[in-house]
Amino acid sequence: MTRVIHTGDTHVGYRQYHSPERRQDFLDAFEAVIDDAVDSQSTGNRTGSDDAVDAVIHAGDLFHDRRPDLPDLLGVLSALRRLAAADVPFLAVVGNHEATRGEQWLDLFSDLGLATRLGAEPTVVGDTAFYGLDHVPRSRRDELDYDFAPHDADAAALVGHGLFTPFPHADWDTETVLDEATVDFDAVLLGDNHVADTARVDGTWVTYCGSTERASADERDARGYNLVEFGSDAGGDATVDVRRRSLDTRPFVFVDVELAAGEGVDRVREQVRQHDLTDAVVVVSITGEGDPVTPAAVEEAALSAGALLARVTDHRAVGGDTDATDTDVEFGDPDAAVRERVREMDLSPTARRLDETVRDGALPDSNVRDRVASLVDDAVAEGSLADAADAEDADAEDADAETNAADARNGAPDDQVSMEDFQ
Ligand SMILES: [Mn+2]
Repeated sequence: MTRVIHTGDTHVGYRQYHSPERRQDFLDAFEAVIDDAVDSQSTGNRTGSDDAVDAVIHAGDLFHDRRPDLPDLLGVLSALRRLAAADVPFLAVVGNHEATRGEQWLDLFSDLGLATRLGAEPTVVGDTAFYGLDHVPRSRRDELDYDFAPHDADAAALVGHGLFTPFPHADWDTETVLDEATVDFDAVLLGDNHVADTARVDGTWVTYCGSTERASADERDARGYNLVEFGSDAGGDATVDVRRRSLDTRPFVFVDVELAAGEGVDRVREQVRQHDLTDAVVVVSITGEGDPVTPAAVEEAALSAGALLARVTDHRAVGGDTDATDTDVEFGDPDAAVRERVREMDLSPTARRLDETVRDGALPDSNVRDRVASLVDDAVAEGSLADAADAEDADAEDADAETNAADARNGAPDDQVSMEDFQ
C-alpha cells in the first residue's frame, strides 16, 4: 500500500488584499501540510501503525508567481528540508502561476535533493508509480502525445495542473488524456481548480485537492488537502481511496447584507458585529436597496471589533453614478447597461471575450486568471494580437496580465477592471 498527501495551489507569496499577514498565511498553510506529513512519521513509528505518509505530492502553484521573494523562498526551503529529514519525498509538477520560461524553481529544489519533478518517467514510491504533467497552455495541447514510460508497480497515478473535465470551468478533456496516455492510470491527482472535488472517469479516480488558503473570497468552504491511499483488492486490482483532511487556516467571515429601503450603514454594521471577528478577514457584500454606504465606515467597525482586515463590496454601486440622460442606463440592470456600452465600443473579439470573462459572475475569481491566460494564449496562437511577434515574450506578459486582472478582481474594492490590465 502507498499513502500520500495530495496538495497543491499553495500560492506562497500571494500578498492578498495587500496584507503582509495574509502573505504569511499562505506560507503557514504550506508548513501545516508539511507538518502533518512529518508528524505522521513519528505517530506511525510510535504506534506501529501504518499511518505514516510515504510522500507529499504537489499538483502545482506552490508559488503565486514566477518571482517569489527571498522570505517565501527560504520558508519553502526550510519546510522541504524538514520533510527530507523525515525521509518523506516531495514530488511535484509546475503550475501556471509559477512557470518560468526556462528553469523552474522546482528544478532548484530538485538539484538540492529536496524535491522530485514528476514527468514522463515513473517515480516509484512504495508500490505506486507517479508521473507528471505540468500546466500547458490550451493552444499547445494539441502537440502533447501523453507518452509515458512503462512501469512495473502495482498502481499508477498522473499528477497534473489544469482545468480538467468533469469539473466546472474545464478546458482540458480528461477522457482524451486517459485514452491517449501510454500508461493506464488508476488515479489523476490535480491542481488548478481551487475547489476540492473527486469524480470517476472511465474507471479512473480524478481528484482536485483544493487550495490550502483562500486565494479569493469565492473560496468559502474550509481549506485542506487529500489523503490518497493506493492498495489492491482481493483480485489483485489496484484500489484508490481519497479522503479529505482539513487545515486550520485564517478565519474568514462572510457577511451578506440585503438592505431594504431606508436602511443603511447602521444596518450593515449591526450585521457585521454579530460575528466573532477576532483576527478574521471580513468579507462584506451589500445588495438590495437602501441608502448609500461608505465602505470605510463598515471597515472601521470590523477593525475595532478585532478583524485583521475587511473588504466591503457594494453591489448596488455599479452604474450608480452614471448620468442617465447621457447614456440611457437602465438602473434595474446595470450589467445589461455595461454589456450594451461594451458592444458600442467596437472592441476586438479577443477584448470582448476578456471583458466577458472578467465580469462573468458565474466564474469564480480564482479561475478568471486561468481563463484570461487561455484566451490571450489562443489569441497569440491565432496571431490576432498586434504586437505578439515573439510568442515567448507574449507569454511572459500574459502571465503578468493574468495576475493584474486577478488582483484587480480580488483586491479592488469596486471590482472594476480596465482594459489597460490586458495590454
Ligand atoms: Mn492555483
